[in-house]
Amino acid sequence: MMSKFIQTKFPRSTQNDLNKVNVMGILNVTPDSFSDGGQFSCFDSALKQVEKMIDNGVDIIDIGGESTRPGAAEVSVQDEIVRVIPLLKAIKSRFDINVSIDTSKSEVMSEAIIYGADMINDVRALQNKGCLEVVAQSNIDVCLMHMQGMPRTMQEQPQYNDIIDDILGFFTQRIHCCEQAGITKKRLVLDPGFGFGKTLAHNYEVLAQFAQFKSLGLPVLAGISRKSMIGSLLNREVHERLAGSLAAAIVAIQQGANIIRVHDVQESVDAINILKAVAQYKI
Ligand code: 9MG
Repeated sequence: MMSKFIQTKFPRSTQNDLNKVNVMGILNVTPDSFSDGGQFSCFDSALKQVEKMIDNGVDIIDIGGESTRPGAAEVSVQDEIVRVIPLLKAIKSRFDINVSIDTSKSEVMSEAIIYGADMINDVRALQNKGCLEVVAQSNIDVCLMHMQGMPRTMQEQPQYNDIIDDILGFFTQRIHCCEQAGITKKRLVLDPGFGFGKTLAHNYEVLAQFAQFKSLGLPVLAGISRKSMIGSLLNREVHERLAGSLAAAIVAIQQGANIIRVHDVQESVDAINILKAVAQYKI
């Protein structure tokens, strides 16, 4: 059976098609989230935020119940389920919108699948115990993100031979594992993982070479919004990173990003609409 996500909105094209760029809106339901500070940890305000994102043109809502920022506290399976699953159920019963669940825990994935999630967004690329098996038994899509090390220590001294080759090698290996487990390629999305075990220079090299990740023939996601690669370069606090985030998203889209993961949906949709307007007149 084809997944709902693929049938409705999801772009499978490997070519740059601005009309198929999807905006993934971030909904962190963690008390310690790095950029929204747990603002949406209360159920009702989370639902209001979802409604606002939908009004502003979001394509996918990404719900996360465990912060992945460096040094963030770990969350138990039960706590993560309690944070994420009631919200998933409420969103699915009230709105017609794709929902992705940002998790690396097989138990959370399993619940998310039962309650109608359209995608699993796994910063550990299904490497944790049981994850490949749970996803293989469903028809859900998966975003496989690259990360060097683990969130607690990943920014200590990231090192690569050739960062683009290393990430491509990682993707190739994870795609192979997924296929072996029974998860077909058409369910996969790749993400080079900005800020996950990468120095400032690494992040800008990945952004400059973003088009290379399209060579594997799968959709590619870029998650740059409000990250320290924006803040450190521009010397801006988290709440001052909108302009930098939009500029970086545009650079990724111009190199074929199919999904951009953002905090600021309205502004991101506006930026994409400018690109579309310009594209009409390109020869
Ligand atoms: C959960 N999360 C935080 N940053 C992310 C990124 O860049 N990509 C994906 N897929 N998930 C992320």
